[in-house]
Amino acid sequence: MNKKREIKISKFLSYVLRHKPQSIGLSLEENGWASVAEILQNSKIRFSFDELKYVVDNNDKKRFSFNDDLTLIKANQGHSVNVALAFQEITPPDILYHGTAEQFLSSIQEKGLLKRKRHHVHLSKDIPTASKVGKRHGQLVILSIDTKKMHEDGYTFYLSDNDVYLVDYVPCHYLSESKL
Ligand code: HQG
Repeated sequence: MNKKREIKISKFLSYVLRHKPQSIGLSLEENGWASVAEILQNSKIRFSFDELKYVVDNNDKKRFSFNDDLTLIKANQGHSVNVALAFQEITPPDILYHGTAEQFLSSIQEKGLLKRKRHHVHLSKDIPTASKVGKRHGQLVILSIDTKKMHEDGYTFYLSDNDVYLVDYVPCHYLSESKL
């Protein structure tokens, strides 16, 4: 499949599975599962099951998963839609990173990291991953987070199926700016 079409289908899946299922009359079940048949039927961009499977299997960030018999599909993280999600609770590594942009820094230093529209604040396991996330927003800033201390202080951490670390909130005193 050509890259342009792959990205178009992937963006469409992110949109309906994370943010606006109702835009194609889809409803998400618990954990964000949706019917593959309904997606194929209702999507405005027409694509086949084989194309859908190719996009899911080859996605650079493993954004989507199928159930065992390939009748249901979900986004692994990143939702803004109101749906019940269950992630695996974990003990985090001692330090995690958050990539963001210069223009958000003063507000983050004042209020901490907020989840905003999403269900969680997203944290990365290394600086290269955090850099990709942050660059989407502007001039890159990398924050390191003392997740060991946060965990000791009682914060709960989760890991999505595609290895994104999730937490409800990061107060500013656990944050420090990393040198790039
Ligand atoms: C910032 C991508 C001002 C925060 C990535 C971020 C990720 C604040 C932006 C996933 C703030 C929200 C999520 C505060 C946080 N004041 N700004 N107090 N607290 N922010 O896109 O983490 O490619 O909702 O730093 O890989 O950038 O879509 O979150 O810059 O896993 O699969 O508010 O999206 O995955 O932006 O990215 P986002 P994010 P996909």
